[in-house]
Amino acid sequence: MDLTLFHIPFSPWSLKARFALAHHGLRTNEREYKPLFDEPAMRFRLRKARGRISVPVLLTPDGAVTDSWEIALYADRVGSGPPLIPAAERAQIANWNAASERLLNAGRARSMVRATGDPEAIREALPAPIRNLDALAVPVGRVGVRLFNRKYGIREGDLELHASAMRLELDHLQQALAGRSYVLGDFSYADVTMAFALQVIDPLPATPMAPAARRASTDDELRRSYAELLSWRDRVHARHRLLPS
Ligand SMILES: N[C@@H](CCC(=O)N[C@@H](CS)C(=O)NCC(=O)O)C(=O)O
Repeated sequence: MDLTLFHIPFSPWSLKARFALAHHGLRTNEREYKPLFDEPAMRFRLRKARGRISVPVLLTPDGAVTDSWEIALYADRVGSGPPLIPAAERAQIANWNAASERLLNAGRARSMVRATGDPEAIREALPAPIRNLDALAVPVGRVGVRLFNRKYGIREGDLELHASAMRLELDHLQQALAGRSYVLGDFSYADVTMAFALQVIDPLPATPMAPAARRASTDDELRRSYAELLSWRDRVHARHRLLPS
C-alpha cells in the first residue's frame, strides 16, 4: 500500500503514529516536516486554506489522515496483527489519548518557554541553511519561536498553570496503573499514548533529538516527582520498542 508519513522525528505525536504503523507492519515513505517552513506546501497538499496544520499527516490511497489518533485507528483497520485499540475498549482508550493530548500540550508549552531562553535550542531547530547564518540565525529563530508560540497559545505566564494540569494527569495515570504493567491490564494504545506523553518530562534516551532540544524537553521539577512513572515508561519501551529503530 502506498503510504507517506509527514513527521517530526522527535515529536511525541509523530512517534505515536510511527509506532502504530510499525506495530501493524505498515511501511511508509517517511518525509521529515519542518514546522512553519513546510506549512504552506502542506496547506496546499491538504487543500486546507484556514485552520491549524500539524503533523503527523499520513497520505493514504483513501485520503489524508491528519491526527495521530486517527492514524492509529487507520493502522488498526488496514494493518496486520492484534489491534492496539480493540473495539470494546475504544472509548476508554480515547479518554487516555485525550489525557495524553492535555499532557503533551502543557508539556510543549513549558518546553517552548525553556527553549525561548536557550539560544542553542533556537539555533538547533532551524533548517541547516538558516542555522548557518551565524549572527542572524538566532534572531530569525526567535521570530519562528514567537510565531509557533502564538499558533499554540503558549505564554510564559502560564508555566505554573501547566505544571498543575500536568500533575493532575500524572497522578491519575499513577492511580490507574497501581503498580500494574499496563493501563488497561493488557498492552494497548492507552500505554502507547501515555508513555509518549512522558516525553515532555524526560525524553527516552534514544529519542532522535539534538542536545539543546533534549534540555528544553526535560522538566526537572516534574521528572523528580514522577520517577516511578518514568520507570514504567522505560519498561514499556524495553518490552515493545516504542521508538523506531
Ligand atoms: N492532535 C494532533 C496534534 C499534533 C501536533 O500538535 N503536532 C505538532 C507537534 S509539535 C506540530 O505539528 N507542530 C508543527 C507545527 O505546528 O508547525 C495529533 O495528535 O496529531
